[in-house]
Amino acid sequence: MTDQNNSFDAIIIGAGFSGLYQLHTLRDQLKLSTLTVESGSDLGGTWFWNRYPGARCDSESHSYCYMFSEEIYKKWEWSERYPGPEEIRSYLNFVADELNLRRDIKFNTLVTKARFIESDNKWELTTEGGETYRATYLITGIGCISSANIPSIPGLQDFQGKWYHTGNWPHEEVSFENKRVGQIGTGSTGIQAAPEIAKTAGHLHVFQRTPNYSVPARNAPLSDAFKREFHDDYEEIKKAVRSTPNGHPFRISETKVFEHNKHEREKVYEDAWSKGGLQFRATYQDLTTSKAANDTAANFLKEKIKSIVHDKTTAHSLANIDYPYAGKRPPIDTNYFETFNRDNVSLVDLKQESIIKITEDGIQTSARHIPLDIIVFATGFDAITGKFMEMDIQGRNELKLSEAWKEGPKTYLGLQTPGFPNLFSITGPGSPSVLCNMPVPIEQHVEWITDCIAHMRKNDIDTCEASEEAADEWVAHVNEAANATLLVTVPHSWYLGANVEGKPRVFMPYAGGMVRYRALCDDVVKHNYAGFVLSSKNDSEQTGGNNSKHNFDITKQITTPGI
Ligand code: NA7
Repeated sequence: MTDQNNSFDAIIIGAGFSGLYQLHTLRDQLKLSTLTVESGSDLGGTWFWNRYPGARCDSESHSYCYMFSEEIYKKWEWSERYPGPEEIRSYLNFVADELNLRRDIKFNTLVTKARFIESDNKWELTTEGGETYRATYLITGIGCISSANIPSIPGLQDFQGKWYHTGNWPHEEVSFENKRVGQIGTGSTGIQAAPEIAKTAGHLHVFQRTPNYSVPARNAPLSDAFKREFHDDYEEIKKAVRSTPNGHPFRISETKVFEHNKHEREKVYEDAWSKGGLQFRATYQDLTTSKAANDTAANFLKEKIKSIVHDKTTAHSLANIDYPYAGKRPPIDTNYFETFNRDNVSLVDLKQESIIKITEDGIQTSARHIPLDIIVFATGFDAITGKFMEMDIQGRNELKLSEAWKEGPKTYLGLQTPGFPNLFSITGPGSPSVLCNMPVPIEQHVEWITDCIAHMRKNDIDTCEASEEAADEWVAHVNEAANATLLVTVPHSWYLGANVEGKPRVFMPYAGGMVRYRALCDDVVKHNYAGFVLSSKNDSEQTGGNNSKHNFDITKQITTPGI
């Protein structure tokens, strides 16, 4: 709903999975005047920007979608086991049409500043184009992996060829035909991109700083029978994704690795390898918590690499992995390791030679000059907090978010930061977010925020703000949850912010599991929004009961991490 004074009850930043659903709930359920602003020229969020060759979601399509409406779920038909960006954008467009969302989305609108005006109890947003907007509630749906990380390698400005970052891929086709291509990065993205680029490139050089495990995705068209089945099983699938720690529709085995003998384990791993996908991580209960248990899976996967890749030196470089499987986000692939058997593909092992600089016509390593026409940066993102930091967000007393998060993000439940009243974030730092199948935490957050705003309006509450004490307690718990896993043992992981120079090293997502997280959020509500300060301007007293202290235990032992 547009307003002549650019003033709204609620403004949402971002028109991806989060922003679209949040617009629906606030506008259509709470009947608030609501605007969504989006920097892209169309909706899709992550899937608007990530159009690189081979891009594909690693959650399975029948669970990578909204579950809030049975009707919408059943009206849409996915075509493949894992959806690509185009199909996901078509799906989101279909949802937007069903709910008539477009009319309240302003595209090409980049928010550069958001300031809380205490006297008016409003957020004021300024855009790159100089427009201003005001709203009582500000909700960010800005994605976790949306701020491209382009490493500061000297000489990029001198490069005469073309270069691209995978997270900001051009909309027009990029031709690699007969080109000499250098791809930097072998995370989930690089592992997807390399096999596709190699199909047409004259030569592809894959620059690998850290080798990675990967399990075949085994993507395939969905059969008609499967499509019928998942429509018929809507209730069960919904229940399944909401009852697993990671939001995926498969169960994590309750068996521990050493309850099986070597022979039994090999069979479990072989079966999971044949089935493909992230389910490999679910083969045993203790894969992400016990190093000895993890070693068995890690060794299995390293042997697979060596059995696929013909050239011994290349195979050794690819399998020379010194951290636990799934300690970093585990990629799934289509013919990644097989790609190194092609004559037009070579691996540049940056453990053997390092990148010195980019030159006019290639990359200079410590050992040689590699001539290139195109450089592809598959170098990841300033994840989870990067997009927040790109905006100048100021809360009470002109407190900048960049200042409040100087030592690392400090949130309560990932939903709010002390000093920033009525600013809610969907899948913010300190929430399960990237450790889950994303639509599951997104729906939970959107619904929680909607209920919270409904509660505020019903009870004449003007501001909702996380208390310092609750945020401190939550940050400690996020660390505790991470420390119960092997994820904290990987020093170069983006979960820790370690991929971005100068970024504080803090484990950002909540590893305690989505089920547990959902229960905690529900408990907070039951305890009258414990940990949040709810206040009304007509009443200087806090109106929330027991605001800063919980009387439930958030720290009881975590047995199954949320990954
Ligand atoms: P990732 O997982 O952060 O991977 C980035 C890759 O780029 C990784 O291999 C990095 O090596 C490499 N990198 C980054 N900077 C450099 C420099 N300066 N030199 C050489 N190599 C570098 O990002 P992705 O886009 O693959 O995946 C992000 C998420 O998107 C993914 O987890 C899914 O959730 C979807 P490093 O490992 O840091 O040594």
